[in-house]
Amino acid sequence: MDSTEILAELERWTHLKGDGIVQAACPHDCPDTCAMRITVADGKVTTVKGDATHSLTAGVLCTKVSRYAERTYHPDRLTMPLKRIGKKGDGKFAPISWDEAYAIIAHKLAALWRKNPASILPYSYAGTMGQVQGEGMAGRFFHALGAGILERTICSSAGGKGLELCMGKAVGMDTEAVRGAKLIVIWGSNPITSNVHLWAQIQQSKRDGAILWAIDPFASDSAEKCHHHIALRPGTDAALAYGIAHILQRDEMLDKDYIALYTRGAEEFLREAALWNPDRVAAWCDIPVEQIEVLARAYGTTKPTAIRLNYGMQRVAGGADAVRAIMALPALAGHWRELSGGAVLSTSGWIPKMDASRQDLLGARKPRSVNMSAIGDALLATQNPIEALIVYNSNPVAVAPDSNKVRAGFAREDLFTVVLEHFQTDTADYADILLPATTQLEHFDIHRAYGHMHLLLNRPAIEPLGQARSNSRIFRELTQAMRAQLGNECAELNHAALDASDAQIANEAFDWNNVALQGDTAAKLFEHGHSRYAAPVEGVPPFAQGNFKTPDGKFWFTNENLPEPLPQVRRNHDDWEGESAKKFPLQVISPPARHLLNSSFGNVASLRALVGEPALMMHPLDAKKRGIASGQSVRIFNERGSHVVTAEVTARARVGVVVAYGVYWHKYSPGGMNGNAVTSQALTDHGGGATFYDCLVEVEAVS
Ligand SMILES: Nc1nc2c(c(=O)[nH]1)N[C@H]1C(S)=C(S)[C@@H](COP(=O)(O)OP(=O)(O)OC[C@H]3O[C@@H](n4cnc5c(=O)[nH]c(N)nc54)[C@H](O)[C@@H]3O)O[C@H]1N2
Ligand SMILES: Nc1nc2c(c(=O)[nH]1)N[C@H]1C(S)=C(S)[C@@H](COP(=O)(O)OP(=O)(O)OC[C@H]3O[C@@H](n4cnc5c(=O)[nH]c(N)nc54)[C@H](O)[C@@H]3O)O[C@H]1N2
Ligand code: SF4
Ligand SMILES: [Mo]
Repeated sequence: MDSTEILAELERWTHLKGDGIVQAACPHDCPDTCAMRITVADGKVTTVKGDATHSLTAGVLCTKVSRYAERTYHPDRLTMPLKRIGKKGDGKFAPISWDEAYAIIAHKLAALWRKNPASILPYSYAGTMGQVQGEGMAGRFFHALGAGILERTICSSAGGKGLELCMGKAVGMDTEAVRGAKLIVIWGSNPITSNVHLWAQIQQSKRDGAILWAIDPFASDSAEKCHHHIALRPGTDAALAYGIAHILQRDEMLDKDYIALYTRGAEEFLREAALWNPDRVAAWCDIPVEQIEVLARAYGTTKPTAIRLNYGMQRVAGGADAVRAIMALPALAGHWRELSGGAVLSTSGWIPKMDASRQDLLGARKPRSVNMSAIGDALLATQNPIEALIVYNSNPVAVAPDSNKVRAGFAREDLFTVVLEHFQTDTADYADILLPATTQLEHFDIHRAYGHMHLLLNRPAIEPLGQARSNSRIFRELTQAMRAQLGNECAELNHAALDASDAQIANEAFDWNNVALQGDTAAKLFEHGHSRYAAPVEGVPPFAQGNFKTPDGKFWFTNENLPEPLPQVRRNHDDWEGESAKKFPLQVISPPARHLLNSSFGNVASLRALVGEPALMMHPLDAKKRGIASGQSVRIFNERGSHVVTAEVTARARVGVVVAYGVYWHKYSPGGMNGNAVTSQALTDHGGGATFYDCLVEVEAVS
């Protein structure tokens, strides 16, 4: 298809189709990015189902998104623009018109812009992963203004940077090829919760005889169903990877030809691995030495072997280097030679994405940047203060680490805060102006995934509820309001890119001329609403002959651009053997609950009932020491804060590590505080990532 045809088709997809079945895409931050079918009758959504024609979704949605209609038609949906009438954080608002809302925002932002454009900051993440309702128009607005730059690091930037440093990009094996592996290592990943369609395929592999290993500090739902489970201490994965490399080398299981032809830096990497003998690794990770031996032997002798790495293992000080050390394993063992061999953390780098957010609108301006994972400190800084914050697609008061600081920042009376939301979240409570946004059923979008290689379209199924407007429309209209205030003072605001339609944004989000989108990729997309792209070629192992995305096409065991070229084995910021461990001896991890999606379903009654009250899993030995029994209220605390949960004494938690599922809303948690009361704003080794699972606490019974 040529570019005019593509644009015309995209345009057609932006219009309501009317009653019947509407093709859609799940917008959530989840590797599966499901293809959905929405049934509409009399302009109302009756069912939300998976699309059986999509190879990975296969007709099934997770429990939460099957309830999407319940979320969309929830009685608490925001349906009118609101203006704050109470104290910051009280959540008291009065309705205003859209015109009034835009006038207030534009007046305030224009005044701040005249003093310092970079005092205005967006705060957004992946509430929707759509290219249009994500940064498509919002990014253009902030880039044109020259507003502060948000470093979007809260989830995957350590892993993403780790991949870039060794593979050149966020690429890996085809997740749909994992199915054919004989040995599958599920590493820092809990697919039953967070990658359920891959789990369905792994179950089939298991039935076909594949052996499953889990590497996870805690017996997650997935780890419990694996044949083997290594419950290492959080933050020790790099040491385990070096330990496996040590044994591959010691027992002559290296693929020397592969290493010689398609990699660089192996010698230095293997020299380091030689120092990580199994005993040293066992002590570092606090695991039995036999487990390392058995895993390494299986890893070196089974073909094909796949590693499903996920983001759980990179939320610690050494997260990026741990990813590099693990990605080194398939290169050492030559597993990349096979389609079902290798490793995958993300597939997002395969798709030829363009910058729909239009950073070029910045021109020569270089505004300051703010790391979203340290938003608490950033809001409290007195130097170069943030004076206006526009929040969309995120709920930072609930999800960002170190909640006490985040709340204090949001509570600043002199901070002007605008929130675009579906609901009155913990963050919305702090808004000066609260704007009602549409959900995926009410707007158009185009999606790529980070857990498979398909593009998907989302057609609006129904009219927006009440006065809700889409993010793209809101930022387009805010542009008009700002133009009225600033005239020609901000020339960039007059750029035509800020008037682009949703279809134009979608069109500009991808490089349709790239080989990956050639052939019938686009035609299939418009026919089915989803389409697998053409590169990497389906059924062909992408790195069998190198072809990594690095400048020389080789896998980089070392990266000479770094002060320490080798992946380092790092201690956590909250070091389990450090000074603070004396007062706070337990490591806490807070991975996602199965029936929540970050904080996104925290207010849906049926799902809250399924998930239950916030709880803490604790090993019987740790519980006994503290006189804690199951069902008791306990306080989790450290120097940053505290929160209260119900104890569940269980050997699913290992000794020394407690587990509290997240992310609950503060306002629905006992004492009004969720698990981010104790997490820290410290960042990862590379990529500036958040370190949610690098956290020491103590736990005590509440009388
Ligand atoms: N149902 C549901 N699905 C989701 C989400 C959700 O909230 N709910 N969130 C979505 C998002 S935003 C993301 S990023 C993904 C996250 O999903 P995953 O990438 O799977 O990551 P987590 O669930 O954070 O952690 C996975 C496992 O890693 C373990 N882990 C923790 N620390 C370590 C460590 O140091 N080493 C190792 N080896 N393992 C460790 C945890 O115990 C957990 O069982 O899921 C997405 N999907
Ligand atoms: N303790 C702890 N904290 C964590 C994590 C953890 O494992 N433990 N995980 C972290 C991770 S991996 C991530 S990715 C972050 C996620 O944190 P966030 O990106 O903030 O994700 P959500 O909590 O799902 O909040 C997304 C918000 O966007 C809104 N939204 C959705 N679609 C739209 C839309 O179209 N328009 C507008 N305006 N709003 C929309 C939703 O209503 C929701 O309130 O949380 C992090 N926080
Ligand atoms: S949250 Fe994940 S599994 Fe659930 S419907 Fe969306 S993409 Fe599919
Ligand atoms: Mo995430």
